[in-house]
Order: sequence, then structure tokens, then C-alpha cells
Amino acid sequence: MREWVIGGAQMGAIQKSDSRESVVERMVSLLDQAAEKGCDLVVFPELALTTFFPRWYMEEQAEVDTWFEREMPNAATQPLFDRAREKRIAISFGYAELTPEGRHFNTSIVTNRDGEIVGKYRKIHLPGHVEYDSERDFQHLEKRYFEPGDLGFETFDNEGTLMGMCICNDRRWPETWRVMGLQGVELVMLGYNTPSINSQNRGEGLEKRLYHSELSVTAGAYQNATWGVAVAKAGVEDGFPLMGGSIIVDPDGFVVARAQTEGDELITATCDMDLCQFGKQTIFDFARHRRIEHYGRITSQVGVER
Ligand code: CDT
Repeated sequence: MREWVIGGAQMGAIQKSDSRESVVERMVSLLDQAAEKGCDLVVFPELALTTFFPRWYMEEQAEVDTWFEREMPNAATQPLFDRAREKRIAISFGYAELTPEGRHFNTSIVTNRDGEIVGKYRKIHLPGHVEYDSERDFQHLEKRYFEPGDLGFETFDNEGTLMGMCICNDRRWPETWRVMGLQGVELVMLGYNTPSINSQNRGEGLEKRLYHSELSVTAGAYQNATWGVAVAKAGVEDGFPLMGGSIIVDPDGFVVARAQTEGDELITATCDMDLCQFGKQTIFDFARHRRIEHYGRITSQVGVER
């Protein structure tokens, strides 16, 4: 399948007290709207099933683990998988994954239109910090609750289209996009939970934060000649605001659909995967133009060295 009607299912706030079941009801309702619009694929946000719990400092592992899913699908998410299969819509969404070995990842999956999981990604660039930070306006404890993903930036053939995923902070790193670009990716799906306020710089402002998000996705899409779908969890969660700004971006780096609200909102676009070919065969024909003899620092060094 080369032409997909894609839905970006932005979600509004999820409070700490909201049950998984009530969230899944909202996701099913967005899926129903997507079905009416003829969508073949719907992308939901990062950690779509719960509030953005890494803002809360927890010391008891048993409490931390209540935010994680031990299997997927599970009882709470089965209705979403069932409706997606019934409507023949592929879905992608993020959740906190607790493996049988006791490992914790910030994960996303993608299904085909039969509701079978055909791809999994575990977030690699984990932002934030490990210990309580009294200097910040609020906490961002992803480095405390998750370990870095161990699956790399894989791509997946989903019904004839090469799809990849990344999660939130990953979108800001060109390496994320290029590793998938080097596999010929045609669609990158990502969800995010981005605070509207910089916890270390209150003066930054929402406009700049939305711009940086959009810049990252449009640049990544253009420089790798791929479609990009970036979907927010937005709104005010227990007093903490998250920004919206969900977008669908074409392989030339242009935004073709953009959310207007900070609530549950579906954006859609018809995405022809063959539009990736021109960029991949010309200015971003990697085989002809890349000069890897000068890229050594990208993999041999982490911080700045002179
Ligand atoms: N969820 C996530 O990765 N959010 C980050 C905020 C980082 S602030 C410590 C983001 O890059 O949007």
C-alpha cells in the first residue's frame, strides 16, 4: 500500500486519577472519527495511556510499576486493538513497558490493519534527570524510570511502506532521522509530551517551544525525504501544561496538517509514499553524496571535544 490516509490523534490532558479504561475510550472515539475520515493509520502520543508520570518523583518501585504495562495488548487496551481491526486501521501509540525480565522502557508500537503488532521501538534519547532536582520548576524523571532503548532505530515493512518510530526527545536529534533515512524510511511516526514551559527557563515561552518541535520534525523529514507524523499529548495535567502543535509533514519538509487545540483532536492527510522518491534519488541520494570519511566524530564521541 503506497497511499495512506494518516490520522494524527492528538490527545488532551490525562489526569493522574484517570483510569486506563477511560483513556482507551477516548482513543477509540478518536479512532471512530478517523474511520469516518477514511484513515488507514492513526498515530497516538507518547505514553498515551496515562498522565505523563515522569513529572512525579517516586521512591517506591512498586508505585513506579503501576504506570507500566506488562503486556500489549492487555485487558485495558484490547478494545482499542479490537476497534482498529474492525475498522481496518493500523495504529501506533506509546506506553511504558515493563518486560518479564523487569526492564523498564518508554516504548511505542505499530500494528498493521489486521491489528497485529509489526514494529516496536524503545526510546533512546531519554531527557531529564535521575534524582529530585530542586532547581527546576518541576521534575522530568525519565532517566530515573526508564533505561535507554535497546532496539535501535529499526524500520518495518508495513503493508508495502517502510515505517519507523521515535519518541518525543528523539525528534530533536538528527541522528535519529538519519539512521532511519539510511534504511530508506518513508514514514516516521512519533508521539510527544512536551511541557509548555521550560522548567529551567520560565522565560522561554510557548512560541519558541512549538517552533523548535516543528523545526526538528520538518528538518528531519526534508533531510531524509520521508513523511513525518508528530503527535502531542497536550493540555493541563494536574496543573502542569503540555503543548499541542501536532503536525503531519511531507517529504519536502512542509506541514500539511496542524492541530489547532490542546485537546483531543484528529488531524488527517493523504500521504503518497512515492513522493519520497524524488528527494531520495536526487539531493538526498545518500549513496552518491554522503562523505562518511568525515563523519567519524558522530559515533566516536559524545560530548564536545576540540
Ligand atoms: N517527553 C519528552 O521527551 N519531553 C522532552 C522534554 C524535555 S525537558 C527535560 C522533549 O524533548 O520534548
